[in-house]
Amino acid sequence: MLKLSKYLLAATCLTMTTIALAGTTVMMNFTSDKGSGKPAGAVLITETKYGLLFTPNLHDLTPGAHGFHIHQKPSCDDNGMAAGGHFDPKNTGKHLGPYNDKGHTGDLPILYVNSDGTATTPVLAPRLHTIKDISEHALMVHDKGDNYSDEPEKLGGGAGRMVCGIIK
Ligand SMILES: [Cu+2]
Ligand SMILES: [Zn+2]
Repeated sequence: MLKLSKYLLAATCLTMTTIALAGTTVMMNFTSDKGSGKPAGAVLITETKYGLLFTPNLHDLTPGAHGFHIHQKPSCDDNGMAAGGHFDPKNTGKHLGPYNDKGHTGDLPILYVNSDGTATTPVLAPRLHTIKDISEHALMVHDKGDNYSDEPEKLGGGAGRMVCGIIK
């Protein structure tokens, strides 16, 4: 299934541009206290020359800005808490957002949700380049926004973990 979607993406790109962009689709679900909750759609991740591009196709979210991160562990259990902290292979211990090399590698740009609860606007993570670097981790959408800082609240103030998927 996963291999198939990767193949289809590559084939689609080939027919469109003759350049095969590596990509993967992450299936996203609402978090739950018992395994994963109801489906929320998917996020397509593609490798571009500008960095990794995250293209959401999500629904039923709350409108507005949401914290969007890669978390350490490939699990969404326990209301998303099983995913652990933000992906931080350089052990920086700092939440500084997507444009600062001194913080978590997994800090992505804010995800914007439309007034109808859908999210379709792509966001670019310029410090990330290959899907291999982020595979076997969790992709998380938080209840609240993200100010790309540990002040005044830790981890940008995103609070609860709303929607989650495993990057394969
Ligand atoms: Cu997060
Ligand atoms: Zn962070």
